Amino acid sequence: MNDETRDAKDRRLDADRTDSEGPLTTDTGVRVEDTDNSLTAGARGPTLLEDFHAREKITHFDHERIPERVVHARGAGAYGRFRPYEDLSDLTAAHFLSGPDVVTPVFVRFSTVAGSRGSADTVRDVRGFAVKFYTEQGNYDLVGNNMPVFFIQDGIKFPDFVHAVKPEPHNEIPQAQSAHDTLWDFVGLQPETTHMMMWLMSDRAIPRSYRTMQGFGVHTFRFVNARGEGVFVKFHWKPMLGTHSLVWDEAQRIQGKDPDFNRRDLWESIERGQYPEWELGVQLVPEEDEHAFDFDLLDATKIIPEEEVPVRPIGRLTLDRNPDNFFAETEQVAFHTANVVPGIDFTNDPLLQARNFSYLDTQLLRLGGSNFQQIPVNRPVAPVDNNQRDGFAQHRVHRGGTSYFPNSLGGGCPAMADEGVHRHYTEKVEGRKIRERAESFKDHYSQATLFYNSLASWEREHLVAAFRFELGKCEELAVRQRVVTNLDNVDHGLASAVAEGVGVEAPEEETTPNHGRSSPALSQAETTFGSVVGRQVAILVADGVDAASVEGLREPLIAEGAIVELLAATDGAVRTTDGGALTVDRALPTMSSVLYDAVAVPDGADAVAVLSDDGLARHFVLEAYKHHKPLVLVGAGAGLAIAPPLPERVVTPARRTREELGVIVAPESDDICVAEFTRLIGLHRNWDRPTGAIPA
Ligand code: HDE
Repeated sequence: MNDETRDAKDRRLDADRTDSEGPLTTDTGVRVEDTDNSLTAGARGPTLLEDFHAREKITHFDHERIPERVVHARGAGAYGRFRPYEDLSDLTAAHFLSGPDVVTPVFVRFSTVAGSRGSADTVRDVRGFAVKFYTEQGNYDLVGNNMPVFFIQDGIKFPDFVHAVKPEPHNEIPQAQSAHDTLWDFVGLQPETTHMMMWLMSDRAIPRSYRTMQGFGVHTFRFVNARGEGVFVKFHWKPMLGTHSLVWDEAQRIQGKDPDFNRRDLWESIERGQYPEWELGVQLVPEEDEHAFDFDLLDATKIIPEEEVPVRPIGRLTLDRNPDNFFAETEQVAFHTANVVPGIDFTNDPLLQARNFSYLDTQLLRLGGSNFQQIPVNRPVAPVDNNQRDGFAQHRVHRGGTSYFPNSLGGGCPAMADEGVHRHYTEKVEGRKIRERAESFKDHYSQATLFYNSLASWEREHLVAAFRFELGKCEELAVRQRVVTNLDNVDHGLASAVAEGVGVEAPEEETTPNHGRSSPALSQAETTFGSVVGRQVAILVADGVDAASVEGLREPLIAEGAIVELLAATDGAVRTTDGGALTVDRALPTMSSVLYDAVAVPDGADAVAVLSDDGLARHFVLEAYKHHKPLVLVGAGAGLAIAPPLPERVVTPARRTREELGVIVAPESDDICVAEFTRLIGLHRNWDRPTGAIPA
């Protein structure tokens, strides 16, 4: 990549990039001849205090850790760029939205919320989706989540909520899990959590990858144009690959098999050049329509249904560069909701108002003082000039004798600008000082019901199972009961189904009748399907495999962008029926079906006999079947001994596609077989497949 094609942020990072190439030195640049032996009085004697190299080395090591984020500690980040589709200057003065010629560098950090920095990726949790735009007018941070609503309405409840969901304070159990008493105790007593809890119990909480995850700004913000006119705006990120999730049983297993599952997927897809992409969309509401809805736009527990206000696509985000150093960049990046640029402003959403305080406050502790904006990943590409001075780790060497405004001795600099400045929307505000929740914030159930009604039947099944799992982990029956009683306000059938699963009383009569409305856009059944880009496909092989049947699958799938790996009992190579050999990509004992999206068993009677004797291989196929993944059994592959066998109607040794079950049985891996397999992978999972009897 030449310098011209690199973006402004990338070029500016050059000054801070450090490669190790010279002799080892101390931090003061003194060359060192021995870093293995301390300076001692005699070879077996005590270590001397004057060993400045040993002391510096150990002291620096002792200070390597900084506090992890109090929430969203576990994350992964990447650089990229954002390009608007059109000029939006009639809506906003934001230069980065002024037309397709303006390409803005970005840094994005995805995260889970509850777990520690070393926790597993695939826990049931909300995912953070934080975007830092390095615009020419300064940094703009859109610090969102993968769910469009939040647990609470007022930021003053945030410490309570977070204390409830985090590991319990006496024994620090459980790590990164919402399935425990304190969370559900809080939830049952705080009905404003109901809508968000529906999202958290849905498949949204276990995304297949960051690449297949939606993002939302959550709050209502404001665009303000150069004339000072405002319009309410909600932000949406839609993944180009569609929104897809894992199966809960699979997600739990991945936590052990590959705790870095989502992080690795993001890193590897960028390394492969399969750049993750999202479309940014906005829902716009004119100021005069502020009160036109049956909910309050300032209430972050509510969405604006897309059917009422459509999402207008305004640009595209592409992540195309991995960081050089996790700590320097992903750990030290500091997002802040109050980092806005001209043309973007806040509303009086009480959750957003609290965030505007919290994010700066937290960075001061986490990054050790007020100069954290000078850390390379945080530094804007826009020029910085002000009278802020000194502080811990001040890196700028400010010259000149003045650091106040106004001044004449410094030539009046830095001076006030009148162009390209951030101007707050001149909203009229009046009221009495009061601690009170607005009446318009008090409906906690209608949209929870809307969400439930909008789900496909398989999504509802997953949601009920999730409630049963989570409440089933609560020791206190009273906690379970309170939650179930509250759920009756959402849907009587839902409350009854959950009650049955967790052994508490089902509400006898419907508390609130279901209003029957739905918003189809909320269902993942309505998302984009079809792409196999970045999908992981396992082909199980052994000596005696038919090479043509492997290549017949492998080559076309790779051409479509899938990642295809051959797995055998050991690394090395397997012999093929035509006397050749195929290189094995992974040894079966190091992998698991939960790390793949689809599984193929190719032709070759001897190979299938070997696989049939291998418990790992049989388990691999059965488990993939249980997790609703597409399977293809080619030729003799259909005879793979699986105990218990897949339902007989599936394993039919005829050229036939069991479309309804997502299993293909084909005599050879010809064009028809591959086309069908590709189509099924593009559909993500076969949710109609009954898997309850499969023990894997
Ligand atoms: Fe955050 N949140 N939050 N949050 N949040 C933090 O800031 C906070 C909320 C979100 O990748 C912290 O730098 C309060 C909503 C993301 O670095 C902290 C409230 C949404 C990230 C904080 C909220 C978010 C954070 C911890 C209620 C979605 C990770 C470390 C008023 C719209 C950013 C840090 C990253 C991080 C406070 C609610 C998203 C403590 C007080 C709503 C994606 O400042």
